[in-house]
Order: sequence, then structure tokens, then C-alpha cells
Amino acid sequence: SYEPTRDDKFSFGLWTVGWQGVDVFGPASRPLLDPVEATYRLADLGAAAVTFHDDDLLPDEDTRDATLDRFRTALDETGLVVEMVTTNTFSDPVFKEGAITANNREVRRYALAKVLRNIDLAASLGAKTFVMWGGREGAEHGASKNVPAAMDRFRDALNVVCGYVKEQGYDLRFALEPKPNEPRGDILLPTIGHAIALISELDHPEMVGLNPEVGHEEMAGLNFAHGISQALWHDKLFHIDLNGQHGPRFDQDLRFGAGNLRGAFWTVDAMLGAGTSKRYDGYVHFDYKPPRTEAIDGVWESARACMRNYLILREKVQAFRADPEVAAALEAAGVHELEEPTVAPGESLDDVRNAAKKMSKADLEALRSRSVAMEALDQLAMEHLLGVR
Ligand code: GLT
Ligand code: MN
Ligand code: MN
Ligand code: MN
Repeated sequence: SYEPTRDDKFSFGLWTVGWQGVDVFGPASRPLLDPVEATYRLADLGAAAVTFHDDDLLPDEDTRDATLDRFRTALDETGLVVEMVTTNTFSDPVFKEGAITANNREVRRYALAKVLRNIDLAASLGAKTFVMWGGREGAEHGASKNVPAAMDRFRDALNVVCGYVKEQGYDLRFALEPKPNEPRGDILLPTIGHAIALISELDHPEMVGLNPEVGHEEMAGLNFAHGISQALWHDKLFHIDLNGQHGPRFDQDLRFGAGNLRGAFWTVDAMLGAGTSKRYDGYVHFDYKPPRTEAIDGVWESARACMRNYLILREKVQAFRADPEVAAALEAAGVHELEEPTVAPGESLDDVRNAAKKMSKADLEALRSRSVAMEALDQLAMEHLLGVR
């Protein structure tokens, strides 16, 4: 039936369905969508949670309190929760040259104050994750950005916000969202790997993880399933942004399942642990943009499709992992052998050297010409995905 339930923990950014279609070449193609109304609609469609930027929900001071009241009522009436909050440190031209890593110190302090205010709001709404996407942290010009100094400022800002959350006793963790480019020519922390490396330099590394987005890694030509698998290994997959992308080009933010469909299959497999016990158990969050061509009916259809495609792919992945022929193919490909340490406990490196020395020419030849049987394994996955198994 592929009907979402609250147990599926689907979550949407209010800016996703709320995107009016403004792009580099033209103005809005859709009218403004009231974020509170969007909350009711997403609940009807089967979502369990919503997320937002300060500016999505509360664009001006005059209406801030009234909108917050209406929003809290919507949460009460629908049972939806706010699971994540993020700060818009990219739209206002004040952030044109960066926010927490802008060269201009006044801008950095203004950005930090905006983030701190939004942390208080996130905590008051019960959010557990606070995303930081540094879309304007970066450069277009050589020599215009001292990258080591920018890393110092990034580190300092994260240390400050972590310290603040601890001091206030909030139950909130931070998730960095990497992106290689757009809107800046080159963005700092361009990939999952770069972000993980910065986290290890922090005062409270346990409080900071990642919010990887499918399209952002694929814009860099990277394998998203591998990226989140490594993040899981580091215990850093705090949150996720699911969407679709057709390879390295502008950020398409397609609905989940569109674009690289095989990648989406392996993404769901990785989220479910890829046959291991390390799985992602957070909210299944969609960050996409209903294409500018669509009217409001297409907006709701695309939101429905994100969840539906996830449920279809989850079923396919589970069938793949439960298929006895797949179990045999995994065995034939020696996949489980990798779980065995290369040097056994108690063995010395001389044991390893001696074992290598003892290998005959024939032993080596056998290894060189061995079957890895991976085409067969991959074809089984393909056939599950294509619906013929
Ligand atoms: C912006 C960006 C997204 C990020 C949001 C979080 S902002 O919409 O394109 O990828 O997830 O701040
Ligand atoms: Mn994107
Ligand atoms: Mn995102
Ligand atoms: Mn986006």
C-alpha cells in the first residue's frame, strides 16, 4: 500500500513545499504558501515531523509571536513534532561573503547572534537536532579566503554553540551539512569527509555530527551510500537530507527516488544497515524542491512521492537482503570475509611475512584468477529494483 505512517518518521523542511520557484533566471512561479498551512497538509499526507529555518516560519519580527502561536497550535492539533531546526545564514545579502567564516568580523558576530537566538527557539520547540549548512561559507576568488583562518573560525563557532547548549542544559546536537558548491563557487566543508575531519578538532566532538544530502555528495561525483556508511561508522550520521540528483551539475533537489534511482536503492540499504547492525534510526527527512513547473497540486504530489518512493525502496531493499540467492551471492563474492581482521590477535608481523613467503606461484596464480562473482550479486539487486524478482 506504501501509505506512510507516523512510525516511518518522515519529516519535511517547511522550505521544501514552500519553495516558490524563484531561480537564477526568473521570479516565483507559485504563490506564497503559509508554513502553518503546510504543516497541516504534511500531517494529512502522513509526515511525522517538520523542520524549518528561522526565516521560513518567522520572516519578520512584527508577526513572530502570532505565527509561533499558530504554529504551536498546528503541532498540537496534528501531533507533528519539530525534530530539527536550522538557521538561514545565506539569504540576507549581509551574508554574501560568508556568515560564521565571513572575512568581516561584524558579519560573523551578527551571524553567531542569529544562530544563538535560533538555538533557543529550537530548544523551546523540542527539536533534538540543529543543522548548520554553511552555504555562503566559501569563495569565488583565489586569495580571497584564508582557509586555515576560516577553519579556526568554524571551529570557534562550533565550540561556542556547543558550550552554550551545555550551559543551558538543552538536549540538542549539531549536524553539519556539506555541499561542494552553489551558491558559492567553492564552499568550505565540501563533502562528508571534510566535515568529519573538522569535528575531530572540536572541544565537544560528541555533540557534532552530520546532515548529509544525497544531491550534494552526488554533485561532487561521490557515492552517497558509501559516504553515509562511513558517517555511521564514525557514529556521525545524526540526520539526513534525502532528495534526487542527476550527477554532477547544478543542485537539482529532485524528489527522493528521481535522478539516480540505483543510488537511492543503495542509500536506503545503507540507512537500514546494509546487512549490518549499524543502522540509521533518526528521522527520514526530505530536502527537495518541487520543480518550478508545478502548481500547488504538483507540490503535494511530489511530497507524497518522496515518502512513497522511500517505502517502495525499503520494501525492495528488505526483499534483496532476505533473498537466499543474495545470501549465496554475498558468500560467493566473499563479502563477509572482510569482517575478519587481517592480522589475527596474537599474531606477529613475522607470521604475516612468513605466510606470504610460503605462498607458491600456483597459490598466487589462483588468487589472481579467482572469481569475485560481483556481477551476479549486483544483477540480483538490479532485478529486485526492476521488480522482476
Ligand atoms: C538550503 C539548502 C539545504 C539545507 C538547508 C539547511 S538550507 O535550503 O539548500 O540543502 O539543507 O539549512
Ligand atoms: Mn540540495
Ligand atoms: Mn539540505
Ligand atoms: Mn537544498
